[in-house]
Amino acid sequence: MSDKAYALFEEQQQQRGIDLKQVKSRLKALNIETPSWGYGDSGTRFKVFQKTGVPRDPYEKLEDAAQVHAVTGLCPSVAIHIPWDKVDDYGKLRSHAEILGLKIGAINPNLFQDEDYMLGSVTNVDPAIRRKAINHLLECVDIAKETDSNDFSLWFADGTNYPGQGDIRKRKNWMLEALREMYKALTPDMRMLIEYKAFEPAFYHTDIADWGMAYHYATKLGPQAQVLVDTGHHLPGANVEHIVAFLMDEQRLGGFHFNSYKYADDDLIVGSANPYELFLIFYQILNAAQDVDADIRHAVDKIAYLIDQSHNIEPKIPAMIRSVLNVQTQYAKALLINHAEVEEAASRQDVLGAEDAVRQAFEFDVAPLLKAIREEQGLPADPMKAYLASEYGAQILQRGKGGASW
Ligand code: AOS
Ligand code: ZN
Ligand code: ZN
Ligand code: ZN
Repeated sequence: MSDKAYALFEEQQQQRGIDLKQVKSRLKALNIETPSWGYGDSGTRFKVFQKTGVPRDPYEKLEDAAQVHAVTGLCPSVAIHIPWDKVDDYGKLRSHAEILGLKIGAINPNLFQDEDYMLGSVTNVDPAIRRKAINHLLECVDIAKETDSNDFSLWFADGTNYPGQGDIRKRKNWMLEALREMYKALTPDMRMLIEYKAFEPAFYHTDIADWGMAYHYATKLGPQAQVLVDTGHHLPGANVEHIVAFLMDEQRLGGFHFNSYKYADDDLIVGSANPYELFLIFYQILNAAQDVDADIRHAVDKIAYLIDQSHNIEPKIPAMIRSVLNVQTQYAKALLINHAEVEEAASRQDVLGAEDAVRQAFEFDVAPLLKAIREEQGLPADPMKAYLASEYGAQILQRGKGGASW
């Protein structure tokens, strides 16, 4: 890419009234957390494929994550899953991260893999199992103190497969009880990000099935509880950007689990199937970032962007690099929306004009812009190429097969 391409881009955007200085500073501030489980072996309900070279323990997962950050400059933190990333000494895991230039990010409790949880964890009819599940949540709060993490991504597999299998109202209240006990254990900087999911693994009812239920629990709990939007957790046709706008206006949008969605919780590379949806999500976020209400603007800065993907057939580190670059690209495009122009057309009730003002931004090629900021940050102009040219991919093959999986 020549400087000529950037000069042309700059001229074009300046003519549209876009403040490129602000665009660049926002782009440089973008952080996307990657998940430890995205580096390990994973599969579908039919098969877990064992790849050569996957990390054998949580330490090696962090090492792979550091590669993604090194070439993209976008991923300074890594979410961990307990007990998949269980270690004897979390302080040691934290210093390992720090040596690699990383931070441990969100803690994900696991309340779905224990035999005891077959019929539910925090909403199980058996009080002993509910107790065990709550204790795990509290254990995760302790782990967060050791890893210096502030966020918890809370996803519950709890639900039923058949009418009558569980008392839906009782389960609703057990859920609240569990969340309340965890909430009380939080330190003031901690946040509970409550995830919802329409279905799977339960297929008749899921205890937290949609954003309204997650929002309900968040408001019952208090300001340190917010909603986490996993882009793959909706029923077909859901308008995810509407949910995002609504939650931001209530200051309850805690964060995202990004992945690509076509049929259900596909957990594939974000932006691969529906980049326009991702762009429109960022449009809503950037719209809120200009709100007259300072609290709403402030809440926008606290949104946690997390990747929640498991790569079954694709090489894991390049797949993660592709994912975060896709997010960066759509964010860059959304930053080119001229909000005044959209608003002006909308106020004239010019439907096509307003739509055009939004879509126009999507149609620009942002490659010159991204190359320019990477250069300014001392990053490789083409992060994927830089990773593939490095020795790392070949080096990790020495780990052999049979690495950590979920
Ligand atoms: C499950 O469908 C959810 O997306 C969770 O966030 C889950 O913890 C994550 O996918 C890791 O399994
Ligand atoms: Zn998720
Ligand atoms: Zn998902
Ligand atoms: Zn999911």
